[in-house]
Amino acid sequence: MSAPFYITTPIYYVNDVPHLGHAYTTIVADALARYHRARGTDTRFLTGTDEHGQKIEEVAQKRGLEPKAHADEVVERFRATWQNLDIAHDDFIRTTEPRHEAVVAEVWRRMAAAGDVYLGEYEGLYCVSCEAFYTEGQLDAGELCPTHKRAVTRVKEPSYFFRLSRYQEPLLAHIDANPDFIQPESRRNEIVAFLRTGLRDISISRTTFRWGIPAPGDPAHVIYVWVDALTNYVSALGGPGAPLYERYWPGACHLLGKDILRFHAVYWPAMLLSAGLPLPRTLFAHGWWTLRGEKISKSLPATRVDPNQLAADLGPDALRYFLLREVPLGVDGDFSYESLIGRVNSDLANDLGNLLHRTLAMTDKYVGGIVPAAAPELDATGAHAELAALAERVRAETERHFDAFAPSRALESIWELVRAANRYVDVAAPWTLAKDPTRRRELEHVIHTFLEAALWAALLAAPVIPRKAGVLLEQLGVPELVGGWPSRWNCELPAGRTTTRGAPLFPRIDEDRQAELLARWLPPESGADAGGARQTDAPATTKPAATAATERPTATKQKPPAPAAPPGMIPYDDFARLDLRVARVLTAERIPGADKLLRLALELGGETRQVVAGLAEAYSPEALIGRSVIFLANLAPRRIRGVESQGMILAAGEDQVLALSALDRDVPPGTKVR
Ligand code: ME8
Repeated sequence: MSAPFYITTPIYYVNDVPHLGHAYTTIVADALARYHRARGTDTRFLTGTDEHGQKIEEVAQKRGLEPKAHADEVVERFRATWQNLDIAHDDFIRTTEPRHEAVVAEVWRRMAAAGDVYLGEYEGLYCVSCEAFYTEGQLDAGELCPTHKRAVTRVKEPSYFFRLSRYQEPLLAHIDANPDFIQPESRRNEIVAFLRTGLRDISISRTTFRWGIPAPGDPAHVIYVWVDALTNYVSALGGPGAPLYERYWPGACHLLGKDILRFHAVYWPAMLLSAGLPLPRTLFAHGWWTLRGEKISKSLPATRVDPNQLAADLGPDALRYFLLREVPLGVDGDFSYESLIGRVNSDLANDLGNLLHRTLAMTDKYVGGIVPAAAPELDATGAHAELAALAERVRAETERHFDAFAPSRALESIWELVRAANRYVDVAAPWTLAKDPTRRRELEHVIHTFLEAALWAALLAAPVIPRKAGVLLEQLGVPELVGGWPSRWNCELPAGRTTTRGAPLFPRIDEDRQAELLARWLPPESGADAGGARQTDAPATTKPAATAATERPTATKQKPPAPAAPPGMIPYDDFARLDLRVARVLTAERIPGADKLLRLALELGGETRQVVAGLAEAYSPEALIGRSVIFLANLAPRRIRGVESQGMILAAGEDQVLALSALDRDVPPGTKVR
């Protein structure tokens, strides 16, 4: 059996109710946990809520509540959402629980005992929404936070500091020795580039508000909310030395969005090293879901997509499948309701639904609804052999992809089997075999085989679509196989079981239903293109869906006509989709074996991007470091010579680069270009 697997999500702030972004991370973690459990791995899955800090205190004050009372209310929205999405976590931690607070104090004491905590005074810029400190150079014009586009506050107060600067070399050495520690590779490069620029000590306590864990020995200070929050991964296991900690911490894998990678890949490992504790095995930073190019977030209500509503209307499996299949983990994806409906209809209703529907109907018709025995000698011949080989290959690939945090590729493989099984039914043509009594054994083998294929598809896809996979297994007469994993072809489904036909697994969403759903999901003022999001005012309860549906005309009727552009021209809206920004070159190096290419790390205002650019003939790497360039930030990533390129630098010249784009005065990285 493989080593234990401990998967965590970020603990989410209770300043607002869960949205699609939170649902995404939690569904991915749930699918990975279910996959590892199905393979027999000792697995633990943790999620929870981040309840301290200035941001929560301010939100609670606005609502006229004590912070804890506010958190108690919002945490229920998270729990309910996870229930609606079939999230099977083993533990849910809240940072206001005594079991957590005790371990935070212990980690603080350990860091202090290592000589890494000292008292000073902090003066600088703070974004309450990020709960993070900024330097002036990192801010957008007008001293705005680059993430939230809100004014930062200047704070000056006594503060304890953590000697982060001590850990630059140990962190670089750890990353170098453990190439899988930070994934995907592009994010690792980003962190390495950041570490190489040097680390400054960080402020780890605040004195100007009270909502937090008191610093041991100096209760006038509350512990910085990120030091508090990051410790949840260990406190939920009972802290250093506890039995759960001993069992699971070596297999720790933190799944998170790229927005908070620096906290996880720099602060957290440095804290652990200081506290004399081992580092987690893996950090995986996934990309962002956007809506019309804007990050889905609490601070932009127009981007809200309510996962509860989608799960209520389509079933949780449809949403889970879409989110995991549509975009590779690690890459950004633009959400649209049309793509969601498209996936449900093509992959779930057509491919999988059809397979089950046809196989059960034919089992009824030709063998009286009883699973027949397979004829193993036939598995070595013709279409049977092809399907057998494909199923074994798909199983191995699915394992490889899930193991490598690539659920979209796992699903792609599984659907190869689903489609092949549908083709097999056509080629093996049981309706012809049934006419010839001498071919009875072959007929039974064919029926066994396509039922087996449906069973394999259900088991392999169950981590992503657990509810419908359960229904499928029940209809095949093998409910006891829920949570299992296939191993040998045509040996999983026992002969003699009774199959049962039921309602379609994933009903097709026809045009009328589509219009009805879009009208329900889209806010009335959205202009109603299918990329629009329903707005939910937190934390008040959402409007009943039926009322919303009857109040508004259908989405298709609301759509305003797009202004036409003359031939050869593009409308302004097309230009507006380009996310052009100022980027500063942090590092530049040649790519071995590629004469024209350089690999660059670019600072983009709180975020680093890796880019492969054809600049090597025009510029030496050294000449580029520190320059500001114009950068296309929302170009889909692609691999160039095996290196992921996450955007494009603008330069003059067609086949050859003649000159790099530049700005005639200094502006902070991340500033928009129009
Ligand atoms: O940062 N696309 O909490 P948070 C994909 N409390 N994922 C998204 C997303 C989007 N548009 N928006 C949010 C915090 N997420 C801290 C974490 S952990 C010790 C403390 C997901 O409520 C993604 O996982 O702001 C992101 O990292 C997380 O929600 C941020 O949640």
